[in-house]
Amino acid sequence: MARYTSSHWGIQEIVDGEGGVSLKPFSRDPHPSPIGLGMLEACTGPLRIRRPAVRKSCLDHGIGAAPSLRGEDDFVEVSWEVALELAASALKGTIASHGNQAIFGGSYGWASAGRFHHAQSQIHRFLNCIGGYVRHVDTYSLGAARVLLPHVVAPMDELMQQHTSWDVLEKETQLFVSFGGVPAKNAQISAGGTGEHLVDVSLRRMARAGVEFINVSPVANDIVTGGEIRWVPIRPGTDAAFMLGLAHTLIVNGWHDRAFLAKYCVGFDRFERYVVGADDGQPKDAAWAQAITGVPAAQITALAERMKSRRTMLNISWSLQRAHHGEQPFWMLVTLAAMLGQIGLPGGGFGVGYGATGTMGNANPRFGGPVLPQGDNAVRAFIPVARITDMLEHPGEAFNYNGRSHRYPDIKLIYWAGGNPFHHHQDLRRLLTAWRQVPCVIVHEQFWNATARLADIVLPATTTLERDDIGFATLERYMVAMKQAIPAVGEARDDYAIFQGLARRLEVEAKFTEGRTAAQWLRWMYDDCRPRASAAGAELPTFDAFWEEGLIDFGAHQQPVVMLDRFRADPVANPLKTPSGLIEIFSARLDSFGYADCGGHPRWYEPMEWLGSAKAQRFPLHLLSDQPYTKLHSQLDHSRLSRSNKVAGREPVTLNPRDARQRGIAAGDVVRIWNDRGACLAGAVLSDQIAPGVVKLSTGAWFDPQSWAEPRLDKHGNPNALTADIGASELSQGCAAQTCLVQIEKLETAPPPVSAFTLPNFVS
Ligand SMILES: Nc1nc2c(c(=O)[nH]1)N[C@H]1C(S)=C(S)[C@@H](COP(=O)(O)OP(=O)(O)OC[C@H]3O[C@@H](n4cnc5c(=O)[nH]c(N)nc54)[C@H](O)[C@@H]3O)O[C@H]1N2
Ligand SMILES: Nc1nc2c(c(=O)[nH]1)N[C@H]1C(S)=C(S)[C@@H](COP(=O)(O)OP(=O)(O)OC[C@H]3O[C@@H](n4cnc5c(=O)[nH]c(N)nc54)[C@H](O)[C@@H]3O)O[C@H]1N2
Ligand SMILES: [Mo]
Repeated sequence: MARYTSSHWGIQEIVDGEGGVSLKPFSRDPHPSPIGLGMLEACTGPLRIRRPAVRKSCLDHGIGAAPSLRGEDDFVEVSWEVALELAASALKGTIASHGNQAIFGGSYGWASAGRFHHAQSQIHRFLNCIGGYVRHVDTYSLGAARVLLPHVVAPMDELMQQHTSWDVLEKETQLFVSFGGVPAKNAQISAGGTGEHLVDVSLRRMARAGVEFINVSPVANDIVTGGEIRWVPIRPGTDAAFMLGLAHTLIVNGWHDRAFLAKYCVGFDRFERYVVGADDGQPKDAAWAQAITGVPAAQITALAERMKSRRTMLNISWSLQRAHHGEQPFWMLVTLAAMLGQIGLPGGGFGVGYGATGTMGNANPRFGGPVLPQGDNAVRAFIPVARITDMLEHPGEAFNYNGRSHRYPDIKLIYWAGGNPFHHHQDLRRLLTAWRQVPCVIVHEQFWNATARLADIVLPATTTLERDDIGFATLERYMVAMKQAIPAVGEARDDYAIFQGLARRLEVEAKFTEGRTAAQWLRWMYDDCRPRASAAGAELPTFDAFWEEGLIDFGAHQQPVVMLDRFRADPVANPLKTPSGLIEIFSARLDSFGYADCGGHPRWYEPMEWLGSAKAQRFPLHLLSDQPYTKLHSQLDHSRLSRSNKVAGREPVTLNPRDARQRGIAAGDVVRIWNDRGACLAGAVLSDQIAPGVVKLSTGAWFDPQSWAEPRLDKHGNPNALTADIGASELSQGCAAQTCLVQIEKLETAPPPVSAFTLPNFVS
């Protein structure tokens, strides 16, 4: 009987051979990802955290000593007993002196697949047991969209689960227009696990069926179909203006579907006044859009005509809302689709992220899988996830979010398990400065990355391969009995066991465990999920049968899905969850919030920096930091696959040959990328698949400042050495990483060696 494990990037088969255990790709996956095959080597490699460790100053002088030395201080390896006692007393002391609202347990991150050993669930459950913590809301992935879309059409999760399925697109769509491609590299991943990688094969089937593809993007090859794709290079951050040019063309030619707008939408008239320039005298016509986007007006008008005369699916990448005013292109996409009148028809309408993960377009049964209950949080304070530095810098200050004003709490202890803020957050230099003022930082990690190095107490966590779990993601085809493949490495413990040890010391053990071992929880969670699955038409076998079998196969695509078809069939019986029950092209609620950067209808707002701004004189290149194809963010950056993709040991930065030539840069050169916020080194790759004026440096290189004390230069190529840490708007406060101008030069001196993959200094 095959044994399986699972990761966000796919299922792997565990093979017991003579030389020990190895992993191989899942034989039933049509297009398995290579990422997971590096897991085993990475998790037994030299960067693994093998024993609990404490920052030396804290061991010598107590928690709270010299937080400004984080990053430079030595570490001392200690016993679990010592580490847990220290962590427990830090938690107790913080609660006694400042209350639970001084603990930040926001702890954002992907961690590992598996429904029980899910670090977020574990840390939240534990912190709720001890009286609560400051949490985060929303995600880096979808900060702006998650807040905007419920006002306008539907909650993001609802939309994600009802994307028109690939089989319908193949049969019915004539024209597929995407803003930001459909990157199959991103669809390697789904939160919770990807059983079948279908995006690449589905796009190819669509192309063979004769679907016409147009990609509006600064990058040509972020969609591959095996056939012809028309590339419309656009200046980053200007898609809302492009779509307004399309809307204007539809309006002045009478090509918009007035009947659809009247029956299914509210507020088109207010938007129309803006588009034609009734109040500001500026029609948002194709010529106006050309000046902003760099796309010739004739192309914009021709595209509008093509779209109205074909069954057209509009798609948008999540990256477009990870930007200053990132709400606007999403709102415009829905508005355009409404104007075309094809929402709810097979193959028409819109998609918000085909390709962003493997999920969108799948048609498997949808039900909530097994979950570990997290309990109730007694602390009310929260932050929008990407406002962490603002919180640390400005305790007590007010901030706006989604129509209300809140205050930043005063944090004295940060507890992180299952994320890497020192890869994922913008403007890392600012985060580092603020982080070094917090009295206590406790981190559970598997590897000695920057976040572990910047902690006071480092508790070594097991990896997926070292524990049993249940793998499941909504809309995926398989539920997986994830089997432990190898014994725990070094002294690593499961997050659950670490929290149990702390819960004992804080006298809440029974509450935290409810008397169950990890194995008993798996069984409990599985049984708890069976009625939900059954209600969705999926009958789960007994736990023992599931565990024995290793997999549950919910079957291939059966039910064609058409997004919002029920709403179209009867908008009165099936209203949307918006205030009007209809699509809100003008939202009275958003208008009432009175924000200067997100008003009552979609519009073009100039980003704080972009290729059309004065700042482009000094920093003439727009930096895109997209998702890396050789890893999941920073996870497995130290694996062979990721390292084989580096250029001169640095993360590759892709430039157009024209921009490279102007700077005397050749392929393989180490370059310095900089702006007013910071600088990093990277390895040059030249490609005509990226528009001139745009450069691309994927996320995930382990942050590696030349000096921790003065982190002006990251040697390894983490784009967050350069990005701006501002909210997308006052509405969402979402991450705006894509709004970033830089300059690049060839490094003329010998580059300093990369030290991201070395260990911190240990003393006894
Ligand atoms: N510039 C820029 N920045 C970005 C983005 C961008 O587009 N541009 N994208 C953003 C987005 S969308 C996201 S989602 C974030 C992602 O940011 P993160 O989710 O923070 O990134 P990961 O590298 O996946 O971090 C997961 C960490 O958890 C650890 N880990 C894995 N499994 C376990 C476990 O079982 N227990 C414990 N304790 N630890 C575990 C891993 O070793 C790793 O360090 O980055 C954001 N940052
Ligand atoms: N292999 C791999 N896959 C991943 C991840 C990973 O780390 N590794 N991360 C996962 C996560 S956490 C998330 S949230 C999703 C993110 O999914 P996305 O946010 O959709 O992914 P990105 O790769 O950042 O961007 C997709 C494309 O958008 C284009 N783009 C960027 N800016 C603009 C713009 O202004 N206009 C237009 N028209 N196009 C633009 C870029 O060319 C890029 O190729 O990916 C997931 N998939
Ligand atoms: Mo994400």
